[in-house]
Amino acid sequence: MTIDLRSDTVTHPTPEMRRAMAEAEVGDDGLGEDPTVIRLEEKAARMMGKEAALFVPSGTMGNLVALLTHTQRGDEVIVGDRAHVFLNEVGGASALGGLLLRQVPNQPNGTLDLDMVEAAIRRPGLAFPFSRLLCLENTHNFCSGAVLDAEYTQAACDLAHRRGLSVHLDGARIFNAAVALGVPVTRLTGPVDTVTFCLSKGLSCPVGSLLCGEKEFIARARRVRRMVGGGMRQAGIVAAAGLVALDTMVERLAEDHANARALAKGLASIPGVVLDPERVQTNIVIFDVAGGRSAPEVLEALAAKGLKVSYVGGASLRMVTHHGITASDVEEAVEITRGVMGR
Ligand code: TLP
Repeated sequence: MTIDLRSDTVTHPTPEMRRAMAEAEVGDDGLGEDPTVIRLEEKAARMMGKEAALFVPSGTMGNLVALLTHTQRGDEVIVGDRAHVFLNEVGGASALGGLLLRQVPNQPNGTLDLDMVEAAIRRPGLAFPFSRLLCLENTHNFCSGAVLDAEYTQAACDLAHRRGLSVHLDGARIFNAAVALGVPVTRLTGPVDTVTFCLSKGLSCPVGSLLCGEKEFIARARRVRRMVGGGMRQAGIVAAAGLVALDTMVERLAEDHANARALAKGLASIPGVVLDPERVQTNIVIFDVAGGRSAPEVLEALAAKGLKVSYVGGASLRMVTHHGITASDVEEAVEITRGVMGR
């Protein structure tokens, strides 16, 4: 049997989602006539505390459409140096949007130092690009699923807004953050101008993300989605799973977090694994491999024993808990890792 901890994107739709998909009422969303998509967009907007939402096929497209809608070619966007939008989205913001991505170092807790953000904002001048947008990420994937709290989010947005920048939140896993903090998700999304969240990760849907913001912004974003080929037709088939997910899959994320903490504790007891389990706040565990073996080598050895993990560069491996992973899978994953590291 395989234990797949590569990502929470490997989750399968639940039986209730499959039923809802089979029975979904659909129409041509390109003509604004898919009732299930409309319901999902309205529900997502309400949950995020925004006026409107746009259903997109992926988190990558949600972020891209957001950045393209917020900016003009040649503008500068301030991002963390470990941000998914910078590291893992094929450079789309630059390739397709002509944008400069100005990196500020991410702190280990996923935040950007606000003095550094302020210092990165351009002053007006004939020779300078416009600083248009600040991007935050919550939870922060490559900072071990770190959570940005409501106070930090508010402070970052206050700074950006005071200096004339808008704020986009890559909230691919924003419900993990809300559940971990025990706060309503609107505390984390209220201060930002726009937020993308994903249905296809911990919420276990097969496809889909939502970009949420003001009505006028979403109307413009709808045109941009169409431009980048993200216009869909009878998308209610997949939106139906999203509606089920938002009703049934949010609170259970706490189980994934408990499993990730147990996993981190177990891994930290293994010689050659470098990991501070206290840093694990949600469902992502990133650790370093020490003691002479390379991380890709360890990844191969784990895979040979039926444990799939992902490589995040350098000496780091990543394990992600999700709906398909039980507490006993976690125990087994720790034992497999102990065996592999012991050799
Ligand atoms: N993340 C994937 C991989 O791309 C690394 C994963 O397995 O974690 N924002 C964040 C914070 C993400 O983690 C991801 C996906 C995305 C955006 C993009 O979402 P998709 O894969 O739907 O385009």
